[in-house]
Amino acid sequence: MAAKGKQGTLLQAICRNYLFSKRIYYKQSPVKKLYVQTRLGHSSTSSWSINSYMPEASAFHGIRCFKDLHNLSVLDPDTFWGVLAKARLEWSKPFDAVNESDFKSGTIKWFQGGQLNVSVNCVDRHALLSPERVALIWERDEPGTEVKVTYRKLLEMTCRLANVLKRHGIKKGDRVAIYMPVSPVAVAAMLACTRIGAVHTVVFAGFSADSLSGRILDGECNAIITCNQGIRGGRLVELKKTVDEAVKNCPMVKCVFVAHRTENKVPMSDMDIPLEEAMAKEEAVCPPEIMESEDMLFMLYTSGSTGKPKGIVHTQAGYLLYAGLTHKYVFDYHQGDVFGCVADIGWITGHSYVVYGPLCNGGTTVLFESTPTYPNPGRYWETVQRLRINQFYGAPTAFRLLMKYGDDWVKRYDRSSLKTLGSVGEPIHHEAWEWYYGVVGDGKCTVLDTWWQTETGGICITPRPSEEGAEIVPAIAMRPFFGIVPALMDENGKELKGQNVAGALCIKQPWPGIARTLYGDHQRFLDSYFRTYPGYYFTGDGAHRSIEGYYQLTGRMDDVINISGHRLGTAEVEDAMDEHPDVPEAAVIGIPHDIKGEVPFAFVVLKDDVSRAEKVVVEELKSMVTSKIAKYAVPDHIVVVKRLPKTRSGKIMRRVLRKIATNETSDLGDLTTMDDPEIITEVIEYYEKYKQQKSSA
Ligand code: 7RM
Repeated sequence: MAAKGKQGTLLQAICRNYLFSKRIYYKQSPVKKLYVQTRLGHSSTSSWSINSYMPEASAFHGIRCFKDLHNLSVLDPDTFWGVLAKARLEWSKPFDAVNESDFKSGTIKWFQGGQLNVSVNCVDRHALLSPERVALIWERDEPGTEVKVTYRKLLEMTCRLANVLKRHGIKKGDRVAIYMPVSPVAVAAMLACTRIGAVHTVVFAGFSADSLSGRILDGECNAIITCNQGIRGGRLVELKKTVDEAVKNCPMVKCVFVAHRTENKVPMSDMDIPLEEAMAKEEAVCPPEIMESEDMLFMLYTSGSTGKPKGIVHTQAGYLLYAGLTHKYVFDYHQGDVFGCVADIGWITGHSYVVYGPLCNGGTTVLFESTPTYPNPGRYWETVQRLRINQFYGAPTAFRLLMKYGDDWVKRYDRSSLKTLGSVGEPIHHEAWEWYYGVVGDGKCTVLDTWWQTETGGICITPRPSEEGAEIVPAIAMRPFFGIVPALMDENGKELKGQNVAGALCIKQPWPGIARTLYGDHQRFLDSYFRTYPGYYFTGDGAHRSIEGYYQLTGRMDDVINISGHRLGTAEVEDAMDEHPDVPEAAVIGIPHDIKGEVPFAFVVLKDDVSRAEKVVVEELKSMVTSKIAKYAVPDHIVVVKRLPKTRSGKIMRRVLRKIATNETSDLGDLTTMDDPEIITEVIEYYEKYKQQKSSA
């Protein structure tokens, strides 16, 4: 038996509570099929050849069509990945072994013995061949002021920045925090770290000082690269000020490099170094540090089900190969295309599809600094028109928002350059998918719902690549990428075979892009991903496999919610609120939201002897969450209650609270383990009172 005793109970609880009683999207969405042609298929008359599709395929035996290739990637991953790694990456020393990974023990190793440098792969080799090719198009916040950076220039910036880091004692293996908006200097900062073998951890520039210092401390960073200020949606963001606050709690930070995005002066201390000035003094050449395949490349913090974010670790060769290959084959990227992923570099999507994937392929990538609605809701499409973007990659939350402003904001701009439209971060529902396909793409583009995670390094499930002219079912992720073998597990920990089944989504065999560990906590890595279903990587998501064998994601199975495509552990919010002296207890859940997908909802208990008004405490709680995490984490609703519903063993019953918060009190599910059922009536009364107050206010 795969799961026994305590584990079995945990597993059954996960499945019952979240998957089988939560929202199962596939039941609600009548599946309408579309047949979309891509360049992969051209039209049915064109002659598609495996050798032009993937030249390396000539090294494989008997591969004639896409299906053969996909089968090979799954059945003989060592051959598939070995040939591609050799061909698509530039090595200083070839690897000895392709894959020595084992999901049973949670060990993941690819391309051992090989040596390479990621910045060389992303910049030098393209700068050598086509120095004047545009690497980055910085779409600045102010429309019409874009800045182009060629591969030659990017190499120069990267080297100068690397030399600055070296001059200040930063060396191979050191960790460097990057707290910057999307910009060429931020990309150069990431690449400069890879050049000298330092490990970057990019912290989204919307996170608070506490979040930043928490990550710096956990990652043991000794330097920070930031900006004086940022500009987003026409508003100034005080980045340096936040860094100053964060650094007070981080004694190991030795220097702060400050780039300049605005003309405004900010206070500088002894440890602060003006970055552009320092770069100007350095040489534009910097010999790359030669790295082992499995040396750390970067870490990126992401939310889990406990209060402490996890430092996901990716390594050099496997990650880069996977980011590059998915970028090429999912989006059908060709030389000369302009690739527009509008994600921030603070998230994994920005790492893999703004920076590493496109640059590994020598592509031209857009750095989008603004917001979907600045200066108006036509911003994305005006940018598409002006930059002639060919592949656009964005998030459903933005599409839902833009849909509300009407189609005219889309239609007034020329979108004829678009070929592929990608979606990522959360499920894209039918209306948003239809709008993306019909309005944005004029029914002419391939629309791709792409499923993946910070942990997977790159896209894992998506309609493309696939066989020539294969159908695309709207709003589902559908098909596994090369080398990806999904599995669905039932509540007893057994793999569900056959079609039309739903369960916990796992991936069965290793692929080069998967995370290697959690920084400083390998045990937590094993517990989070490899313990629930031994021998499988557990994603934390639920999924359904249709009769046709297509995958549809059904949502998280743990206490992680998804706000506008950003992961947040409800425990993080609870921990932040628990620190309030008047709050002995808080429970946070996610509830559906029109635009953001989900939003946090809090039930809090106040101490009996609190003399101040509830309203005051609630406001204090909001500002605590803002300063401890970030603004987006502040609950939309904070309902004060006397007690929380609990099991007899003292666990808060969040699934009951979720039902109450979504007004589904007619079916509260199994209450046999509940300690005091009267609490339900009490909580409902408080919530009704809250709603009344809210509507009369
Ligand atoms: C890339 C990214 C990962 C979590 C994941 C899912 C959810 C992402 C989709 C999706 C349904 C999708 N990394 N998710 N993409 N759910 N359909 N196409 O978002 O680490 O920040 O989040 O996001 O729950 O586990 S992430």
